Formats: sequence, C-alpha cells, structure tokens
Amino acid sequence: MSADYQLHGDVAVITLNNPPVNGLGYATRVGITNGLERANADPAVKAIVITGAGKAFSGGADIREFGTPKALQEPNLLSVILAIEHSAKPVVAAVHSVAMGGGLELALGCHYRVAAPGAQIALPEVKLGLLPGAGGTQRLPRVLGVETALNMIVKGDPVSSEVLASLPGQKLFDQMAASAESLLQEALAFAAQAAARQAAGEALPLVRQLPCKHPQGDAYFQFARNMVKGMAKNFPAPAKCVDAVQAATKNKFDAGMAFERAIFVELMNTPESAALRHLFLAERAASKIPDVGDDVKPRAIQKVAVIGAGTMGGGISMNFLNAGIPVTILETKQEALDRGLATIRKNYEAQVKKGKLKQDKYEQRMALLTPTLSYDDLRDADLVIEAVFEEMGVKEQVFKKLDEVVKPGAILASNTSTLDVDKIAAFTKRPQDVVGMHFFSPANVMKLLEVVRGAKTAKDVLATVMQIAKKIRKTAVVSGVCDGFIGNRMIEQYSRQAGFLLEEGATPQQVDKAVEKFGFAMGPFRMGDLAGNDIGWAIRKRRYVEKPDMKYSKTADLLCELGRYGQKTGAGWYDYQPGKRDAIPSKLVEDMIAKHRQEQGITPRKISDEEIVQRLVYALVNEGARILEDGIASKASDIDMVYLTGYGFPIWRGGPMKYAEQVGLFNVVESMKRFARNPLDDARFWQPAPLLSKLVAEGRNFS
Ligand code: T1G
Repeated sequence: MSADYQLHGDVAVITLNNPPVNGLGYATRVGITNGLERANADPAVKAIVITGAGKAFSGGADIREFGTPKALQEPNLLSVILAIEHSAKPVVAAVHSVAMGGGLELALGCHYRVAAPGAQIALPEVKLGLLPGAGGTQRLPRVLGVETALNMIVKGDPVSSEVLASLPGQKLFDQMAASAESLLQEALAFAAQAAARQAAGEALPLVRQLPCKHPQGDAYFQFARNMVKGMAKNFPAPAKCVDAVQAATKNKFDAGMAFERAIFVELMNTPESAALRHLFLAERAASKIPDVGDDVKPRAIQKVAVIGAGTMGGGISMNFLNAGIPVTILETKQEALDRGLATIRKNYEAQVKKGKLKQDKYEQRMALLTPTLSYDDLRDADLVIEAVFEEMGVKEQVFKKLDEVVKPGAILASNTSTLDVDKIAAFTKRPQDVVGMHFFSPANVMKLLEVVRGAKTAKDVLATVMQIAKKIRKTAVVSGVCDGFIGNRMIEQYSRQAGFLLEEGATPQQVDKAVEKFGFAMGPFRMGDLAGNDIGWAIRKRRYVEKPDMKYSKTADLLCELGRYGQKTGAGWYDYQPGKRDAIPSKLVEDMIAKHRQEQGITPRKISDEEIVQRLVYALVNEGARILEDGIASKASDIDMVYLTGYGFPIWRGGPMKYAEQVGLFNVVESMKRFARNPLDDARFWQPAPLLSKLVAEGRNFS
C-alpha cells in the first residue's frame, strides 16, 4: 500500500509512502483509511500520527491522476479527511519538508499538527488553474485568519512552517519540533499527551468547529476581488478563490464545503486549468531525455567560460554569475571586452536600483567574472559557451582554437541559433563534447534554453547541460539538429503566414491585434520591429537560394529594401517617434502593401481575426507535427515548452500542440484543408503532416 502502518508503543504511525512527493493517489488514500480503521479497532492504540516518507509530508493530490477515474475513486480526499475527523482517537499530523495542496488539507483535517522548521507550506492549486478542493478554502482561514489564508490561496506560494507558527493567534501548528530529525519523536510524545488529555475528558479539537470571520466582511472581499482582477486577467481561478474564502465567512462549514466543491469541479473542467496542469507536467518532462537515463552521470561544472562579450555573451554570463558559478569571458579586443563588462554592470546596477538585487550580491557576482583576451585563460574551464558572430567561418576559428587549448572533458557549447551543430562539432577532435546551447535574448531573462543534440554529442554531456540548466533556472528542451531547431523552424512558418495575410488584405496592426487578443505577448510585426526585420531578411535570402520553391510574401523584403528594419532604425512595419517604443500604424507601409497587391493583381479581401489566428497558430502546429516526425523534438509537450517559455505563447492555452488538442485535431486539419484551397496561400505547406493525419484518423492526441 502507499501508506505504511507501524506501532510505536501505543501510537500507530501511518506513513505516506508514494514517491517522489507522497502524492495522494488512490492507493495512498486507501492506505490512510485502512490505517485509521486498523488503529481505531486496536484497543492497544491510544493515538495516531500521520507523516510522510522521504522528501515530503505530501505534495498534494496526485496531479497525474487528474482527468482519470482514479482521481474521484472513493475514498477520495474529502472522504479521507472526513475519516480522520471521525477518528475516535486523536490524529496528529507530523509535517515536514513539503505540505502542499491536498497534503496541507489532509493535515488540516487532523486534530493536531506538529511541524518541523523549514517545511514549505502552501495551497498552490491556483497555479494549476484550480482552488483547494478538499477544504483548504474553509479550514485554512479558520487557523490562520482570513487575510493570511486568502493571500496564500490566491498566490499559491509556499510559506515556511516557522513563519506561520509565529503568527499571533495562529492555530495551524500546535507545536513546532526542534528539527526534522526529532519531528517523529516529538509528534509521538505529543500524541501520547493528546490521548491522556482525551482520557481526562478533553474533546478532540476539529478545525471545522473554529469560527471564521473578517471584521470588514464584504468590504474586505471587494477589495480583495479588485486586487485579484488586475493580476489574473486570463485565469478564472484566483477570483474564485476569493469567492470560496468569503463563503467560509458567510456559511456554516458544510455549506462552505459544498460551495468550494462546486467551484473546484467547475475549474477542473476549464481549458485554463488543463493548460496549467499540462504545463506543470510538461516542464518536468522536458528534463527527461528518452535515451539518457538517471544512470548517466553528469560531469562536474565548476568553471564556465564564455566566448564573446556581446549582448548574448554578457547575458549568458550573467546566468552563471547569478548561480554563483565563476565565469571567464573572452573577447578579441579590449574595447569589446570593456563594453561587454560595462553592459553586465549596467544590467546589475539597474536591478540594484529597482531593489531587486542587493549591492553586496551584485559585488559578489561581479567578483566571479574574469575578463580576458587570451584563450590560455580558458584552459581549465569545464564548460565553454561560444556566443560569437553567427557565421560558420567564425565558429570554425573559435572551435578549432578551443579544441587546442581547453582541457579534455570540457564541454564545448555553441549558442548558435540556426547553424548546424554537427558541422561545428566536426571542427574539433572531440565532437562527443560539443553541444548547442541556444539561449534566447535577453539571455539573462528568457527562461528557454534549446539544447541542441549533435549526432555525436555524448549522453553525459546532455545530462550535464540539463542539470546545469536547472541550476541557472532555465527551462531546457532538447532539440535535434535542423535549420532553426524547434522554435525558429516553427516561427518561420508562422511569419510566412503573416506575410501572406498582408498580401491578401490584412494590415500589420490587424494581424498583431488579432494574435495579441488571442494571448500572444506580441504579434509578428511588432516582434519583427523589436528584434530587427533584417534578421528575417537574411534568412529569407538564404532560403531563396536553398529552397527556391518555398513560397514567401515579398512584403517583408520590400520593407527591408526601404531600410525599415524596425525600432533600431526608427521605422519598420510601424512608425516610431524618437526615443519612444509605441508602434504607430504606418500609412507608408500600408500604401507599399497596397501597391504590391496591385502589382500582383491581388484584390484585397476582409480577413477575420479568427482566420488570422488559425493560420498563424495552425502553422505552428503543422510544423510542430513535422518536427516530431523528424525526431527533432521527442515529445509534443517539449514543443509546447519551447513556445510557452521562448515565444510568448499564452500560458493559459498550454502551448500550440496542447491548444490544437483542445480545439480538436480533426478541426485543425479541416481548417488546414480550407487554407490549402486558397490560391494565394501555400497549399503544399498546408498538407497536414502525416503524423497529424494519422492521429486524426485514429482519434488520438499528441499526448
Ligand atoms: N502530483 C504528482 N506528481 C508530483 C506532484 C503532485 N502533486 N508534485 C510533484 N510531483 C512530481 C513531479 O512531477 C516530479 O516528477 C517529481 O514529483 C519532483 O517534482 C484537492 C486538487 C512538491 C514543491 O501543486 O510544487 O492537491 O519529473 O521536480 O523541485 O486541493 O513538485 O520526477 O517524474 O517539482 O523538489 C497541489 C506541485 C496538487 C504541488 C517538489 N500540489 N508540486 O518540488 O521537485 S492539486 C501542488 C510542487 C491538489 C487538492 C488539490 C513541487 C514540490 P518527475 P519537482 P521539487
């Protein structure tokens, strides 16, 4: 059973045992109720302690069970908690490490709670698009007060046990143990005393019997609602949390529980919650490489070197400095090195000014940075990341030099965003140590890191990079070698569709507004103006040579021929006032597009926002399916992670592949067939990827 039962004298200890975090899956729930029954039936047992094995008391309901019959199979969590409350003998929760979600709700159902210091206490359900569904919104306010409880429930962030235990008047913890090591002993002693008090006639306390009021009542909750509305634009759960906690102050306990349950079931069925639960599992799945098991030992990374102190090299360096890892940064010229260091200093000083970074921390980080002009200083680096000019000849020089100088066993990574990592590896005598680490600008901010696996990249190199990525707080996704890897290969199709839409009758601002309304942080044209339209221009010029039959709209080239590269030239798809970033629709651009349509004999048509969104997003889906077929990405959720963390895809839609599943792959393919019939579009591209057609034919999804 996923809960062990053991007698310690006259106290029965039920230990949750469902690694890795004692998720309250069906078997664990059965183990608890069986243990309670056994303890209450045994006259030798005077009290009961519930605790968790391993690194958690309990991480809550088993997220993997959601959406399956097991999640609701009796005894569900509500029934388990009722069984605890109905126990004739005192039940003491011995809380350590992590007590989150249903895990905390389980503890709240116990008569008493003893906690070890440093335990992370949270009701994080809101981060999954839910609210606590096993009494958390009704019990937590009763032991911590309405405001503290509501803050914890709406934010979902953990608070340490000792902080909560120090709150005046709190009734969450009856006792704080001296340490995690002494917790069980102290909980056993507490349980024995509780049994003695019960024998002397003391009633067993129940949280549900505590009062729950707020002095300002409705006024306070209206204030809370206003606060929440601003932060949770696209997520229904936070506002519902306020409703549920308010219900706790207005209703009897059982009525409040019914209110909470109704909301929980409603939220469980929202697309936003499905997306957030998908994101939770996808983020963790991304760190798992199918053929690189836990037995593959990562290499130790004590020293990092970065080649190139430009925008990318500086940002990349900051990631490691922030994690306390020393960095040697190399440039070819002193002024470039000085410029790079000045930029890093400026970035940190801006954070210090905003109060986001303490001065001493800033100085500690800068002390870890060693600038140099000599490759000899890179000799003992464990990981070298090249971030030089995106041109194969330059990469060749750098990697040949690194191969000569850097110690054997060091990992040689390229930050290339499009070049062939296998070709780069071939410049060295150690291709097994070469890998792509594609950071996204600004590299010290964007969470996404595409880890590009070369044909010869060793498994322990991959394991090392995935481990160091976690350390520098990046979401690492493994990509195979192809032009554009995962993200840029998909965005090329997205951008092509945006160009066709202009030719067919849309304006840049209409396309941008449509996708921004869908939830993208920024539409394709505003994004082009920000990143620089000349970047796409350079890629298209390559494409015209490599893939002459790939159809492109000429509008983007016409724009670049006018020198309108975007914000950096003061004009792009939009006009900009000096020093301002506001994108102003440009009459000149609209006339340029209209003239181009005329020359092409195109009669512009009114295009709906729905068609705009479908053509852009389904282009991602179709290319994503091809990326899966080509083995460039190993799972659809990895593609979602790339788009959610690197390209501003709306979180609450779960990523392009998850969104396609929610729309229904059949409907996506039907739309693609419609697009293929549009003579101004690219019929060849809209042939559904064979994988997509197969899934539709078999009624299956990507996941
Ligand atoms: N269910 C299933 N698996 C879980 C899990 C959970 N609740 N929490 C973690 N895991 C897995 C995770 O997928 C990973 O698996 C491994 O544990 C380590 O996780 C009714 C309905 C607990 C703080 O939202 O915040 O209760 O990848 O890498 O950094 O009201 O996991 O190794 O195979 O994150 O040490 C509410 C979510 C559920 C807590 C540990 N609970 N988990 O962090 O490890 S809803 C949560 C976390 C609920 C009730 C409602 C963290 C952690 P794998 P990890 P970590």
